Amino acid sequence: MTPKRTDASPADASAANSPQQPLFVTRPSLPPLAELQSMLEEIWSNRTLTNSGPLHRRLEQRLCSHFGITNLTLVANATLGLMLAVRHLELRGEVITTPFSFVATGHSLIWGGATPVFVDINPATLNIDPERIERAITPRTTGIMAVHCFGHACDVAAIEDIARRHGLKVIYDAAHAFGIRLDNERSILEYGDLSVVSFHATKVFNTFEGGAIISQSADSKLAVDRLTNYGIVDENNIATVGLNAKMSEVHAAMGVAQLSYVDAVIQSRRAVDERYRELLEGIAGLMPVDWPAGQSRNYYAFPVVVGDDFRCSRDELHQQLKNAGINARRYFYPLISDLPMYREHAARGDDPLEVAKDIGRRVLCLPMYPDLSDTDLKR
Ligand code: T4K
Repeated sequence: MTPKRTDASPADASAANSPQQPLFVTRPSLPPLAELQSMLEEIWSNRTLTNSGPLHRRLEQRLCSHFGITNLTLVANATLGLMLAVRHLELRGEVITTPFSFVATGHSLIWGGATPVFVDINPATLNIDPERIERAITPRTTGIMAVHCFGHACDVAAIEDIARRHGLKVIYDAAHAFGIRLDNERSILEYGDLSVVSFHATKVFNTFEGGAIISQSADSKLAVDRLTNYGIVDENNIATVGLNAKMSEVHAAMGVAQLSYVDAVIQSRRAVDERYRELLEGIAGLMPVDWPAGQSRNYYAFPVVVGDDFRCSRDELHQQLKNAGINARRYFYPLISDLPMYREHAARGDDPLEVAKDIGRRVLCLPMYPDLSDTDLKR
């Protein structure tokens, strides 16, 4: 099924695709407005706006069948989801994580009262390197927070093995990993103690803002559900110090409408990814990051690594594109470990982070969204 043209308005869409107009690193996919409107009418008639209403329950069920999993809790955004994951697993002391991610990864650890310890990444997948994890474990280590960066699956087998041998908990920041399956047909969300997906506007699947925490048991889901709603059990009982991290009915309606189109959206992104690779072939020094073997793809982003043999530096290329109205982005630069507040909040690990520093200086994410025209891609 081909998605209907779904930009906010036809005028916006044509403007964004005109050679003179700015291009953005991404643009959200939107469902036909009429589909959202019919669900808004449901909300208007039942007056349930939030607190686990019918659309919230519908989206939870539909996402579970889409992912092939059982225990999913919707949240208002993935940052709150990560904070609650840290709280639910009671991660204190040191948590080993990657410096090559969006700040929400590190921030959620600090908000949860844990101390991030940064270790290096694998240059092929840009994900945390399991060997480096093992070297950084101390008596204070309680967990690992790994990121499936750009939708590239982490080496989950190696990470689970380390966690089991050292008695550590594992959270996967799966913000970018909507719908990824391994070749064994298992969803990437079935690994680790908890995974957290983002449904932000910039993601493959969006609910404006939103996200989900995936648990591995019904008991864990129940406890996570309560954490999203102040810890409330019933009118007389509050089980724990929860937050308000609930997804509203309007956001859930958006998700229900989006879900019928997401496969088609991913197929359109795939066409963009393939075209980029054709156009970049033979350009020395501009290397698209390859998808790792053994997993499905969602084409969330199109990162390239700018080599020494390219005609200018990454920052010069970034600026030249900007001058031409093309807003490529340096995801993820600066590294989280280089942010000033992390000098105070992170543990001083021994890892020199050489790969992460090098990639941070060279990476550039080119515009990636389903309706990028061939003219724009050539531009
Ligand atoms: N973990 C990881 C690994 C993450 O990457 C993220 C979020 C999280 C956790 C936390 O997830 P959430 O709490 O957000 O659910 C953006 C997003 O705000 C952020 O969600 C995302 N990662 C990060 C990678 O990118 P910015 O500050 O770079 O976004 P911004 O506003 O510059 O948007 C980028 C471009 O997208 C704009 O130039 C135009 C386009 N855009 C953006 C928005 C918001 C639109 O066309 N429409 C829109 O509504 O952080």
